[in-house]
Amino acid sequence: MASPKIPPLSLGTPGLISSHTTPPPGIVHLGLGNFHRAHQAVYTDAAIKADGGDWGIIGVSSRSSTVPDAMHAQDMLYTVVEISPEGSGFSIPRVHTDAFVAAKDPERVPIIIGDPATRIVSLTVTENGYTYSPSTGSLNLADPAVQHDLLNASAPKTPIGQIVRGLQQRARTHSDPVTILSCDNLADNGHHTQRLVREFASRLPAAESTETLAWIDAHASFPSSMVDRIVPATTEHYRALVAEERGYIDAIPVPAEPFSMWIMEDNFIAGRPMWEAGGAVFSNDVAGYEQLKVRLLNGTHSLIAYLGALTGAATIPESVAQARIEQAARTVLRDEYLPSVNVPAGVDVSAYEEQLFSRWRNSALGHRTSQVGSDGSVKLRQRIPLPALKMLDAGTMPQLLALTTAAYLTCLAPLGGFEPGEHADAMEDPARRLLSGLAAQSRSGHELSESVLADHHLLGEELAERTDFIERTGEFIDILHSHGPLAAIADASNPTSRPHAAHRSTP
Ligand code: CS2
Repeated sequence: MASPKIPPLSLGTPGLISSHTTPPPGIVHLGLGNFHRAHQAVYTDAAIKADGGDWGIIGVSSRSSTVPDAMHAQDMLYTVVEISPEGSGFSIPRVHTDAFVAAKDPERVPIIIGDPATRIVSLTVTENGYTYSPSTGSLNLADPAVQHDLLNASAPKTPIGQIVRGLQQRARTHSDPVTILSCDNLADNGHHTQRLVREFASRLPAAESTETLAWIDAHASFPSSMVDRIVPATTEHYRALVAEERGYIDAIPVPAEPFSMWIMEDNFIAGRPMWEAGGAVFSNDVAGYEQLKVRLLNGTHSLIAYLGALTGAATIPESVAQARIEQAARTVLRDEYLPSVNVPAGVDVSAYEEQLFSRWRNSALGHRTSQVGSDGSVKLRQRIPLPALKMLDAGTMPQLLALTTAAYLTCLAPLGGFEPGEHADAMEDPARRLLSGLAAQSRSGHELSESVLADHHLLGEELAERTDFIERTGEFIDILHSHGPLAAIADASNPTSRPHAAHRSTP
């Protein structure tokens, strides 16, 4: 007998009880990916439940129509599936009033940012979405999309261009203030965003530029925030789980770990939702929390992802279950990342470390090494240079930061026919083509490391000068190619007994 047809998620779904209806929009959110939908949307839902307010969210997806289309078909609803080995929990945030695709409707973005009802513009566009140059940290003026946005006022393509064009629209029409809230894993993300926005404005024609900069300085605030929740990609498994456990079809459920954290500066020039109701913390030490998170969590995550992928591990839990990788992760966290972090008062670092390892071991979540390993060219720039320079300045080689860099290059730009495996192959990166080209011209790890770090400044200008770090990264690339990741970890902990990796030559 055919099973009864399962209905799609909608406002009419039986059992869907909510204490509120979605309020009118006060937030425009750029980047309608899984992270936003399992993080900010959940806090906003709690804030509206507790305190009301016109804080509905208009979600803007940059290119993909999958989420906006599905949300429209599901009365703007979707399920957050909280996953742990102990079981699953389900919730349905009710905060989005609309969703659309910027690439299909580019004129609409500055218009809604310019709408007086909009009081917060938030962003989860990934490190890659900020169109900055990893080598200088400044706006990437060589990027054709940035060039387009500087010339085209009405249909910008980049988040920074969309924000500035929207702010200009406000300046022209009503001048109400607005907060720009970065929720991406960038150190000092508020100031970083403000700097890029001001740089864009300063590149406009002279009179326009002066006016726009003055308006931004008087009417916009840029709080920093630290966001944290592990949110893997949606797979069929989660769709089936929702259908089975909840009895409806959701095309876009978001899996997430139970842990969630959001720390922000309370600098909202035009008001904000009562996000404390969802557990958000307002603090004057966001910088400390950001360093803690971007280095201890994200930095160590990169090591686990690249070394794990090279051992054939599909997921973070599979990778960190290998004793040598766990040991390398603990060492990089404690000895190489932690010394550069101004630990916020009251944080117990050992408890934080233990909590990280238990989150990474959440095998039910299936967080893929290829997902964490993607976009390394922009992520590693946020994670590695400062801690590495601090150690180098103190006369110590950051062995595991060099190994993370080498493992990244081995995954993305293998030398001479070396096969890094399917998980490395699945990593996406805007620099993949550039790096493969450099690998094709390199005859050894050293040559690759030098061309990537010294000539192309992949980890910034300061590290480009550190020949000792570049040399060590090159040695690790050779060891990874000839002896594998476990030998490379052993070598990092005991550099004097290094196996002499033959310098490779291209066939
Ligand atoms: C990860 C992050 O993909 C990555 O680089 O380190 O997405 C990480 O899972 C989140 O920042 C956790 O909050």
